[in-house]
Amino acid sequence: MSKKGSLKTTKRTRLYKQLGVALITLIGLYSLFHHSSKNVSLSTYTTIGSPDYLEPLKYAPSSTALPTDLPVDHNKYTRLLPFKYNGKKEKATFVTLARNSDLYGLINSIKAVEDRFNSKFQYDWVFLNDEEFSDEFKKTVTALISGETKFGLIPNEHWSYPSWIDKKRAADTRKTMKEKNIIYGDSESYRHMCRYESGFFWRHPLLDEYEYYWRVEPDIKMYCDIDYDVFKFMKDNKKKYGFTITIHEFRDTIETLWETTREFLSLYPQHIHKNNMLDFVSDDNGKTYNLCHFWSNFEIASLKFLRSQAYRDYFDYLDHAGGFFYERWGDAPVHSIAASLFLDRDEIHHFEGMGYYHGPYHQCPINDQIRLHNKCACNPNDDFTWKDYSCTLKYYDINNITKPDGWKDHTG
Ligand SMILES: Nc1nc2c(ncn2[C@@H]2O[C@H](COP(=O)(O)OP(=O)(O)OP(=O)(O)O)[C@@H](O)[C@H]2O)c(=O)[nH]1
Ligand SMILES: *[C@@H]1O[C@H](CO)[C@@H](O)[C@H](O)[C@H]1NC(C)=O
Ligand SMILES: [Mg+2]
Repeated sequence: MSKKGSLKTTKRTRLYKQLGVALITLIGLYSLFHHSSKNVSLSTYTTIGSPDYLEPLKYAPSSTALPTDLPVDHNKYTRLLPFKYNGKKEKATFVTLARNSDLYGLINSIKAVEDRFNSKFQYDWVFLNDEEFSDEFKKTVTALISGETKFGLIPNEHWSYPSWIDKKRAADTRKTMKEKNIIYGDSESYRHMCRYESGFFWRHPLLDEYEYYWRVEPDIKMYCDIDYDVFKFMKDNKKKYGFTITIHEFRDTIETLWETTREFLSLYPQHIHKNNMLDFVSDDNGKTYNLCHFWSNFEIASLKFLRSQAYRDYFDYLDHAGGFFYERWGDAPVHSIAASLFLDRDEIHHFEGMGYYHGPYHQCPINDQIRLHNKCACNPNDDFTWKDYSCTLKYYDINNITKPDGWKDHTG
């Protein structure tokens, strides 16, 4: 064999090698495309569910709303600011009533709400307090919030005894309630808080420019991603009151609330909505209160509802009856009874896809599709929704809403 012969063989081997590589590449590319178009199917997990689950498609921020140039933080280093949302927004705000001492429990709530929802839409946040907020409070929450922060002082008339209240009688009530070990029964500030949340927060001038609010309290958790604009959802679907958890009230705190409500209704029958949801709050067509209410530490609702003549008349009537001080009426039953009587039942919405916690109860979607799609970090066995002490089963039944599969396994 000559040198030439062996050279030819080497060239041919190289050619075969190159052909081999090309072939493998082609097979690789083919299988890649084949995979992405056929095997990786999204449909298994995108079946239509509740609005919470569906809305990401309809209400997601579109990519055109995002700027292409990322602004660099004005701080010294290179942390990037989040995307600025330039899409259309509703007139909506978060609202938190808090003391300065609530700050470090509150920041957990704020961070969760921002991470799971608000960093995508950047809604404002209004803080209200019966004392001036400290600089520490203001700078700390502002650093966490993607929207604008606003701080309001509550006028003294909204956080004190009205002229017609007998303070001695109020003090006696606190004493007996303490003896009976009723939760917050001896607290004066808790009563001002409940009265304020019932009748006044929505009258604060800082809320005037808004149409919807989302109430947030200290030490709550948001377990799931919320990838759609919940306020737009409220508006598009004509919802006025949205809730997560429902529960029964302690009877001792609201002994005469229902009889006072009945007196009010007989004086103002025009405020009762034709398609109301009386059957949520009463099991005997209005004779008695069944103690069911939306747990108002979470609320996404319309300010128009609270500003309505019906709600104003109702609050004034209750306030004059004195039960905020002579008993311990909570803002939760007050809001809930009002929503159930003055709204169209179709205006009330359960946010079943929002994982939520306020001690000691959890909402953790038991529906795997919803929970996994929304990246919920919670244990469905902790879910309170279908338990006896909750009223959500009643809400689903009276409104003929389909319950999630397996709800019966979560009642105990
Ligand atoms: N400014 C102010 N805010 C208050 C006062 N009392 C309660 N709050 C706020 O009102 C809301 C409800 O009070 P909470 O103490 O959480 O009442 P709760 O949810 O029934 O009870 P917890 O189980 O303690 O959470 C929270 O946002 C508190 O920060 C008060 O005296 N002044
Ligand atoms: C639910 O269904 C029952 C039975 O069909 C009906 O009588 C009732 O009016 C329905 N309620 C609502 C709120 O649609
Ligand atoms: Mg609370």
